[in-house]
Amino acid sequence: MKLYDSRLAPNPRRVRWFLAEKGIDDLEIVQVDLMAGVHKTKDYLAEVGVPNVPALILDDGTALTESIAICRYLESLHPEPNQFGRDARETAVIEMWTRRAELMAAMPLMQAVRHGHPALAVLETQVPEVAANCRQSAERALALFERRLENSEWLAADRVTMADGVLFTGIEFSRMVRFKVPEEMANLTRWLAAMRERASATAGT
Ligand SMILES: N[C@@H](CCC(=O)N[C@@H](CS)C(=O)NCC(=O)O)C(=O)O
Repeated sequence: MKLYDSRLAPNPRRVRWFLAEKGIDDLEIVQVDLMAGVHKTKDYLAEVGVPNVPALILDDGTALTESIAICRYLESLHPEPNQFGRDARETAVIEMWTRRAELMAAMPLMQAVRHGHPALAVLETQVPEVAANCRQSAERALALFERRLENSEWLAADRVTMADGVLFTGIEFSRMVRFKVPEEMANLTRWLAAMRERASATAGT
């Protein structure tokens, strides 16, 4: 198996975070230079199908190009430590928080960086209003995570799961545009500090 990765990009970081949490270290990792447009070359598109990273190429040539699909596949090969749930209820709750983390926080924060940081102009026709709107939408969404973390150490279960990884890597990427969890959000602040303490926090950074 081969993983197409890119050091600075947030979705590949999600996978690297997961690999570190799982202790998976037997993948061939190939760096893709997004700024040089390697992901848009004929060869990359022929193998992967879309101009995106991350991509996991299975031994039969199947290309998995969604970060969470990649992690789910790897979890089926390496069940422990469990990240996606041990029974129907837990799996559904983790899925719910993973989707909330992705759609309500990570995605808008990524768009805020993409449309707001000069270095990303090579990949995006930047619209400042999109950056501002996405930032506001992520700021509003933080309240939901803050409330959840009032009664729970981690976002979705009694241990770190994919949901924490998605929220964490999204927030960390947004530091590029100086986004910060407000200090008065004590639960999120405590959770973020705990996430930063983990070895996975710096995986491949
Ligand atoms: N939903 C996909 C998103 C993949 C994605 O957007 N990757 C970005 C890097 S974070 C990319 O490849 N961008 C290339 C470009 O914008 O040209 C996933 O979770 O893997």
